[in-house]
Amino acid sequence: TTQFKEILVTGGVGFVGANFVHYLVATQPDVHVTVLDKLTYAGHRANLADLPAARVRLVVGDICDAVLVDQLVAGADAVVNYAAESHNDRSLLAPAPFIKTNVEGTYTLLEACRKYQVRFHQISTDEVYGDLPLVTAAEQKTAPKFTPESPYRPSSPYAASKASADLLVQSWVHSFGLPATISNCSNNFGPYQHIEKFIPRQVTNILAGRRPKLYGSGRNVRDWIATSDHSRAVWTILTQGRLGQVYLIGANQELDNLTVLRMILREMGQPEDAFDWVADRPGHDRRYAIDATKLQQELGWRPLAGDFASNLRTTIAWYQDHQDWWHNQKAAVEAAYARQGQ
Ligand code: NAD
Ligand code: TDX
Repeated sequence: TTQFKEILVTGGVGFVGANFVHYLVATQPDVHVTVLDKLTYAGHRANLADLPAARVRLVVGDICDAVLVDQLVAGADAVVNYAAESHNDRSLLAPAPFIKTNVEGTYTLLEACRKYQVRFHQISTDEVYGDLPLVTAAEQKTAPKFTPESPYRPSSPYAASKASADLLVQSWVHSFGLPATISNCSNNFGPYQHIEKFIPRQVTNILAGRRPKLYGSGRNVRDWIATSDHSRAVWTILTQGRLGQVYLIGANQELDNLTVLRMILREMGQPEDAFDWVADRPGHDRRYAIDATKLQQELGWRPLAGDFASNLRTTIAWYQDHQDWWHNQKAAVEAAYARQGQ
């Protein structure tokens, strides 16, 4: 049993949010979820289709809509905010919706939670800390990583909008005593991830008979975590975290993009060089790496999903088995990338 029976999950139709809603339904029998989601290009209604209506209600709407947010927060014991514009490449082409949703939307949720003194959890990203210098694979274990004390140094409009939102949350804690926490997680992968993102893009390229596309040198490093491990970490922080605290979530799985792409190619029976080198992302962050010691030591969380290779295999299989989920979008997503030389 839990102190939170009515949970408002904003952005719960999107990739990470939908995985969290599935996690709640599977593991928390007394929790009822209301999802508030605008159903942007990133929100596939189908992501929640197989969940029981008695446990999950979808409200289609905008987190910037103060009247609607007030009404939903009034009936909630806790709010977990996943709603965001989430793609760096889009933020470089059209930053406006990032500022609107990620900054003003978070502000709107904070004001409602302040009014009703509702427990708030902000889902954030390691990208608020900027990037780290590249190191060799052997050096990764001992090289510096992001910690809760790392300075905010966002690189992209997306990262800056998430950093701004984090700072708003911290100030609502400090000035108004809002019962809130923040988690900054590394790169997620798993089912329901939009095919504009790295792993699903390459997997669906191969399935669709297109060549995978690698940005720049392919040496940029991401710290991968199975989205199921992220969901359990968020629940742990929501129910056991100290109010006002920031927790970093990561599974110590740093890999460069070339290595990940070669693993995908091998797993899908393709030659190692069956991909295209394409234009780099402007301002492309070099390395992300999370030190999750605080979460592990304070709250006893640890990753349980298994190693990267086995979860990559499961993820590839999910896209193979769910071609209807992504097929209609594929041509348009690739056409938009092609216009950028990517
Ligand atoms: P996503 O783009 O797949 O999903 C975002 C969801 O938010 C969509 O369903 C969309 O319809 C909804 N949404 C967008 N604007 C909205 C608005 N104004 N009002 C209501 N709903 C709106 O993104 P994701 O990858 O699932 O990321 C979700 C959250 O997790 C983001 O806050 C992101 O910063 C954070 N995060 C993601 C990762 C990752 O690797 N994907 C890692 C760390 C943190
Ligand atoms: O086609 C591609 N080729 C490529 O080489 C794409 C789409 C990406 N890349 C590279 C860029 C990055 O180094 O792969 C890496 C991962 O790219 P994305 O999937 O766009 O993720 P990233 O920019 O790292 O951000 C992700 O993790 C942090 C999420 O999209 C964010 O929402 C989250 O905050």
